[in-house]
Order: sequence, then C-alpha cells, then structure tokens
Amino acid sequence: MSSTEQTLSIIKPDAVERNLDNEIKEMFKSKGFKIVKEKKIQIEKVEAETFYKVHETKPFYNDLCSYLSSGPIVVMVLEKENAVLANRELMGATNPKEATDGTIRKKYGISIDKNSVHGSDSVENAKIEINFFFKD
Ligand code: IDP
Ligand code: MG
Repeated sequence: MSSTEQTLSIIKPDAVERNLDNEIKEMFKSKGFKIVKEKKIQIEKVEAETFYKVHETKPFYNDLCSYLSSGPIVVMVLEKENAVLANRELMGATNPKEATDGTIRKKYGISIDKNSVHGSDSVENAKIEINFFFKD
C-alpha cells in the first residue's frame, strides 16, 4: 500500500553553516520529494527541548538541544508517496559512519550529533512535527 504523505525535514546547523542547504534540497527533489513548505529560522533552546522531548531522558539531550538551537536551520515539509520512510532511507543511519552510500548523512554528516538532517520517524510524529513548525 502506498499513499501520498508529508514528513518534516530539518537541515541542521552543521549543514546550513557549510552552505549545503541547496545541495541537500536538490537531493530531495531528485528523489521525487516536493518541498511544499520551507523556512530558514533559528530556534530558542526551549523550543528545541520541546521538539526533542521524546529524548529528554537521554544523556545527549542537553547537547542535542543546544546544538539544534545553535544556528540557522532550514525546516521543510516534504511530500511524496510514503514520504516518511522514503525520507528516512534517503537520510541514512543516525551515525554517518554507519550510513550507506547515496544517503545524505553518508555524504554530508560529520558525526552522530552533527548528522546534517532530521526526519520524522512515523506518520503520527510527522503530523506533530509539521504542526510544531508550521501552525496555520
Ligand atoms: P534520528 O535523527 O536518526 O531519528 P534519534 O535517535 O531520533 O535519531 O536521535 C535524535 C538526534 O539525537 C540524532 O539525529 C543525533 O543528532 C542525536 N543523537 C542520537 N544518538 C546520539 C548519541 O548517542 N550521541 C549524541 N547524539 C546523538
Ligand atoms: Mg528521531
């Protein structure tokens, strides 16, 4: 079963800082994703804490939230058939060292924390995350 879905993608500070946002957007487009909403913003640490609430018990939570709020990010709503899974596949493994060829994290990721992109991990979380950044 396939159906058109939306997912939330974030180009993280390490990638925006290296001016990789256009190259990464081209990777999404070349895989058939439509970028239906997009904005470049910088968030406050408290907003990152809310966004990453699911990780609040993890040892890396504080660093993760500091990092996501440390510089500009590009937040996008991507649309495609089975977009959530397709985006996870295109992103690659959380740790760029484990990511396979052709994935964004393999190509651009620096380390497990500076791994260049975020992507929703389920249709349900995609809705929550899209609403978090694009309330209208
Ligand atoms: P994901 O981004 O592939 O969905 P999650 O497990 O949801 O990975 O973790 C969220 C983010 O937290 C990761 O993208 C990464 O930046 C960071 N992270 C995950 N695991 C670690 C870790 O073991 N050390 C440091 N940072 C981590
Ligand atoms: Mg995740």
